[in-house]
Amino acid sequence: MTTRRQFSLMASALAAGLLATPASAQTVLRSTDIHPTDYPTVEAVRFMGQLLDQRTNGRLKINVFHSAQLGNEKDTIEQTRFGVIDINRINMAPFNNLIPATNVPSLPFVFRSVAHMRNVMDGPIGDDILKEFEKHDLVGLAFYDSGSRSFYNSKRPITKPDDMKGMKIRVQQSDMFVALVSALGANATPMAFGEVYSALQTGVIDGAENNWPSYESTKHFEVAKFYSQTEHSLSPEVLVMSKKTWDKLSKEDQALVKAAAKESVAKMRELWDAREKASEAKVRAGGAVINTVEKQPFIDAMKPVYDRFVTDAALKALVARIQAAK
Ligand code: BDP
Repeated sequence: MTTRRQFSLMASALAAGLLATPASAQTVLRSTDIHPTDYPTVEAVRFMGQLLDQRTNGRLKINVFHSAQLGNEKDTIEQTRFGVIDINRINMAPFNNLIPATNVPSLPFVFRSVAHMRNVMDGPIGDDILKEFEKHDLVGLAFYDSGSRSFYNSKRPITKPDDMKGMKIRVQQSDMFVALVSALGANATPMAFGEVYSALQTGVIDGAENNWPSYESTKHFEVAKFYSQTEHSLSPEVLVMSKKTWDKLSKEDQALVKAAAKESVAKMRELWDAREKASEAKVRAGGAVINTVEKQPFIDAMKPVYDRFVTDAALKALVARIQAAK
């Protein structure tokens, strides 16, 4: 005979058991981003996590570590390859030295416009570049926008390449970006993103290059007020997963992850377009001195960069396909 007390004990054990099953089978993916919590890339990966959470009844979630809590981009690449970090939202540039094809969308002036870049990265060319990550223990999930990168510095407005002669310019940890800046006659200093503010402030460097939201969120405009719209690179952001983590997921979950990543792109772009405008307004109000430039002399100076980084037939074909795309 089962007493009422025994029955209630059994019932609660059963309930605990039922609750324990989904909880113990729950997977929380660790995702990294160097940007602050309200940055469009961070919000977009959170959105991707919400989609996964809803579609799996809480079995698959993403925990987004923002503000470089898990380290600078260069270091997080290694951790993602080892499976210590599951998802990485990162720029293409820190991959340039490791994966030759990633140089192509980072190349100076390779895209004619944001629309051209979006069209290319969303289509078969983008997919081919995403596939390249698999040779390096990573799975490419999707590309995010990064606007256009322009030079800014603490000395003077840049209107022509000559104005950059002798300037010390911080670049991402990419040989291609070093070559890009050197081709303009400046001295390139590769450095982690988080070190740039104090390097500008103390005069270790004279300038750097980035899009409006990063120029604003880092407050670099306070210490390097001349922003010259060279718009020399549209180097996209990329969302990658550790191959180690990917291989542990079922085929169904892999498909869910891939779909949620792709769906987060539209969300990211919506946030991005608004943030770009807001950031530009904020730096203007904050005293940034902004000028446009005639781009042709900058484009002309980039030949050595293409000669050095677009070497084999595969990379040449990739560039040609981008140029031919709408
Ligand atoms: C930002 C990118 C970020 C890069 C950073 C940089 O979103 O991923 O690390 O530039 O310049 O625009 O290091």
